[in-house]
Amino acid sequence: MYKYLKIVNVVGREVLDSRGNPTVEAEVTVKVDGKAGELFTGSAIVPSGASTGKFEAVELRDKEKRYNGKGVSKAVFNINEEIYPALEGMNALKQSKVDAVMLKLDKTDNKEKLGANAILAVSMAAMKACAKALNVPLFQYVGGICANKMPIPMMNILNGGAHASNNVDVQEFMILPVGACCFKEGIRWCAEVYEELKKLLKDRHLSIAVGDEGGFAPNLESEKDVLDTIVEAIEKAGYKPGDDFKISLDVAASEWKSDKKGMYVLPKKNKEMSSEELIEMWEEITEKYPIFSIEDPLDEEDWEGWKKITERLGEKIRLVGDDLFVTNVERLKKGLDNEIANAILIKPNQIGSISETINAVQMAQNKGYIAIMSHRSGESEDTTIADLAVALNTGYIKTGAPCRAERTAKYNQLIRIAEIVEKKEK
Ligand code: 2PG
Ligand code: MG
Repeated sequence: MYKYLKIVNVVGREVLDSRGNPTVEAEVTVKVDGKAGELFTGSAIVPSGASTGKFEAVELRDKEKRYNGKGVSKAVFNINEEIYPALEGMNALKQSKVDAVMLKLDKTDNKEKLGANAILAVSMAAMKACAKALNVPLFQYVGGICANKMPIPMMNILNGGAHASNNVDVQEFMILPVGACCFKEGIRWCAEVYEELKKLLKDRHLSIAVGDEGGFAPNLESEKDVLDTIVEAIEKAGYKPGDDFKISLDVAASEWKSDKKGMYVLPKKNKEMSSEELIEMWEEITEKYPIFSIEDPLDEEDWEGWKKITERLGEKIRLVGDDLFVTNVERLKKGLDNEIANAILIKPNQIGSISETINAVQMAQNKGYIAIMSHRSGESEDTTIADLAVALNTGYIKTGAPCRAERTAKYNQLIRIAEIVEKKEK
């Protein structure tokens, strides 16, 4: 067992995400103590959102001609020239110290100087280097013997909003195989429903092209039409809506902001609605369909509306704060103190370091809010969130459809982890 894993190298580079936009990859190399002095390198790629919350930590982009302003060469420079010298020689096993040094170097509240993308990439890569050096799976390094619960996948099988160019305003429609006996069975059930949904859409001569997160992106009449189609797909696949599957929505209502106070505009339908009308719409949907959760049903600044919807629906379903909380303990604390929402979406790149991500999960879980581990709409082959979901016992993970390699990479990693976690005791 090593006590000191000395950081001997940190490298940043610009790579591509699943939308073809540049993003940050980091490698951290550690040297084990003692004579052997073996080297181990962990690497990580940060994801990137499309419907980003206003209060997220800053994703540093070059804003220059190359890559239409989206280049991340400044973030990469910060890794190579600022972060590396600051971390050189530190013990990577002290994750919170490593993160604290980067936060101190940045000095800003929202990581705008170094970039949350630069800091998180190094934070994740350091953690992964340690797991490698210790020769344990990442989820075990982070979660130890407490990491013993597989998350229920929340598979986003129909995409709308900012993730698709169809006419559907709600961003995500997800299915949860709550009746499945184990992780692998849940994945199979979801893939079967996905296939049935494809057939149904084809039969109706609707598009089966997919959106950013791998879900289909057809034009459909209304939210209810989408939900009816999903329920039909669940039944056609031989499962019972409610018992075998529950359904979750991510409205991403911060994208529906209107200039008029207390009002919203559904951008694709160009329909104006008040906060109250939206709450009524979600209530109706909750009565009619087997809903598990609704994420961002209202805008990130509509605390009043959130309070009302929590009072009305909080006993029945999970109300998930994504743009509302942005994985930030200060915003989460405001929610907890005022009994607003009852779940938090966890996206490491919203806050920008592993230690702060863990703090947010723990704060939520201590107060009975569930924490849902989440991908971003712009992803890569990096599977760190799969391990984190198990390590932190989140119980749920949303990482897209059973389609597109950057999404299935996470589910496939979880299938591997399940072989360890779900193995029956002899
Ligand atoms: C969300 C995410 C992920 P984005 O809103 O929850 O599904 O989307 O990464 O575009 O913010
Ligand atoms: Mg969301």
